Amino acid sequence: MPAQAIYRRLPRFPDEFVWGVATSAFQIEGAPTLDGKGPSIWDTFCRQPGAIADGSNGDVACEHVRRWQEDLDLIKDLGVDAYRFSVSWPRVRPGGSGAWNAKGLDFYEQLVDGLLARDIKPYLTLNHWDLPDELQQQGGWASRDTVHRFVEYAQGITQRLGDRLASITTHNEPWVIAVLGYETGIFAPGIKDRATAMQATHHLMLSHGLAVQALRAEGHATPLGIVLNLSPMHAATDAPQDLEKTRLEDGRLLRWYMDPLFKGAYPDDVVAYLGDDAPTVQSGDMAAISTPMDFLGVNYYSRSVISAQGPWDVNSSGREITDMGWEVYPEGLTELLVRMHRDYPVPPLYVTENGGAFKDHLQDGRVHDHQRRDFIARHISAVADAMEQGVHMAGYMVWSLLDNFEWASGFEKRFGIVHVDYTTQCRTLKDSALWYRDFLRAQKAARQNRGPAPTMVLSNQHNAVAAAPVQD
Ligand code: IFM
Repeated sequence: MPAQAIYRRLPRFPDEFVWGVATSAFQIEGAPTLDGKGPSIWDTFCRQPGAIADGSNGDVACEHVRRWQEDLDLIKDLGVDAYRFSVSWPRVRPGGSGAWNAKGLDFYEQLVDGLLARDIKPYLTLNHWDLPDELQQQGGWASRDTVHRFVEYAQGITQRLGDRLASITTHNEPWVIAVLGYETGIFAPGIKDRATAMQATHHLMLSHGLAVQALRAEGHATPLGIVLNLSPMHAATDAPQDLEKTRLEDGRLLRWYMDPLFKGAYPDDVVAYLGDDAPTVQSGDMAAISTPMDFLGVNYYSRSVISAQGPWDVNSSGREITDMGWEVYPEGLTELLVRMHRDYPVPPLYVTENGGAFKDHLQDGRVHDHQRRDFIARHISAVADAMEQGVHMAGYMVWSLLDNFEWASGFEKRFGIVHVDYTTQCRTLKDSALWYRDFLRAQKAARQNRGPAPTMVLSNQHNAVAAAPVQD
């Protein structure tokens, strides 16, 4: 059977469209006690027997704290415009309140200055899940006090670095923090209680809004926003039970975050469903949460298919499935972005994470990760489709720059476009990274020449054709 190739002319993306790669502190940094860093809830959680699939932890990870200059050189070599990274709160303020850690702050200052020296825009995330453990001892995100500690943290980081940052994200994926951390307990801090989770989600949203207000009141001009993990929800069948459950799951994942941010209220149907587990909301909270922001980030990996009968069998889709067991569904990204644009008064949107975990093999200095390469190419194409339908897209970032600690899956799952040998810490650009670099070069050349956009050859079949930009 000849390989199926899809020739597609992508538009020349706008000059100001930002191309990037992303990571987060706990997943790459290592050095959990270096220079006064305090423990995070993930340091603690990793020590619970059975919490992490391969029994690993973040103690070494990618040794990024030691190798950050080499990593910035890699990013530069890729030709991206931006690097999205997060600050480890317990590295800069070990207990979450009280004394700040000068050495921790210095580390991020060097990182930001190192990015600027290489002409790469720093996109900083304040909370990518590694809450100081000391705050967890006082209730973590379920405690309203943590909201105020977060606002102080946002102020401290912005005072120190705000003048050099291209963007500040308050929280990465509040749904994951609240639901996986406090309801199902499969992520740190490992609590299993729905009411606690819903209170945590409210405090995350409130701390986002209050932080945006506080930074604006101090006159900071850095663009501010939040990043949500979202998926379109599709009913497995047209049966009323499936449709009803799909509406509820959409309410819990998407409307629970988008409605308060853009309409100033939690969705009534979800509040009614939660009953006594709905969060306590104080007067003024919703106004704070809906404070206008400068951008919204979307992390997209797959769609969700909902069946009232129980978990849907992903293998029944007949589509490619990643090593995480997630269906490859690029058109879901277009659908999602168009729906957000249609249903809410959104600011410019970024895809702040997109990528796939696949089984990689390093051989003779190469990793032929054609599935990941095609995954990225097809999702970039899906972003272009959304733009053609009128969505204001500001950028796209690959998850992830490096193979790294994939939370409860440990080091078993690899998302990087750069391979990391965890024994030697040697970094190797995978074929997906080489493709992304070529693609960006072609985009930039087209921009400069005002010439035609590069044609991309996309493949539906692993190893079928080179998904390389073709100049025609
Ligand atoms: O690795 C994570 C990241 O930390 C948050 N978004 C999803 C990624 C893949 O699971």
